[in-house]
Amino acid sequence: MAAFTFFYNPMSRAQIARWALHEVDADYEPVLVRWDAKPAALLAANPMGKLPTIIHHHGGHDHVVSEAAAVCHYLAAVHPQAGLLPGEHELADYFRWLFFAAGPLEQAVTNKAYGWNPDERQQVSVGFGSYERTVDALDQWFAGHHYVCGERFTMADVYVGSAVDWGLAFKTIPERPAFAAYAERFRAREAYQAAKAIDNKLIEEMRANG
Ligand SMILES: N[C@@H](CCC(=O)N[C@@H](CS)C(=O)NCC(=O)O)C(=O)O
Repeated sequence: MAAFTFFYNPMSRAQIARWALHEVDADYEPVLVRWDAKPAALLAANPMGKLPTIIHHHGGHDHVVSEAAAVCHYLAAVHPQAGLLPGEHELADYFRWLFFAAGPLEQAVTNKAYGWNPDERQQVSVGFGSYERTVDALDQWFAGHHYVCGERFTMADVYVGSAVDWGLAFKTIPERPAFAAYAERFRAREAYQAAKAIDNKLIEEMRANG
């Protein structure tokens, strides 16, 4: 049995987890999930049936991890040899931007896409403040840093990078020089290219088969 069961659909946030799995060279068994026929094993592991969900078969235990950001960090933590965990002086940036992307950034982008923008009074209590403030904060960071932790790629870049990658592809974040330069850096990674090649091929096949 592979060390990880990976529930995925190529047209989903599971792409983030696949990239992370490849970054750590994990031994995984992919299980394709169709939205209208979710496997019982997925629903047993994650009642929401959300993707990505992974199960780590380890030491006689089945550890379930859902939430793409948690999946990324978990994979880095159980594969320390991959060198994608933050060092002592990278820890602050790592967690700051990982949680920023999973919380405020995701909310800002989805709320805007579905047509809700908080007014000035609401912005005080809404976690992302406003779409513009959120995007500007991220832009400012990457205008001065190559990666989340400065000069070195860490697992946080798989998650934050995916947010930028998808945002640029779906035009849900604006094209800015700092985002384009960051995307160019992470898209050059071998693991990114290997993971995307698999998902893109699967998407093509699914489209061809209706
Ligand atoms: N908060 C979750 C969101 C995951 C999520 O919404 N995944 C979507 C695909 S991108 C999904 O599984 N949708 C299927 C459903 O809700 O039934 C994460 O960050 O991983």
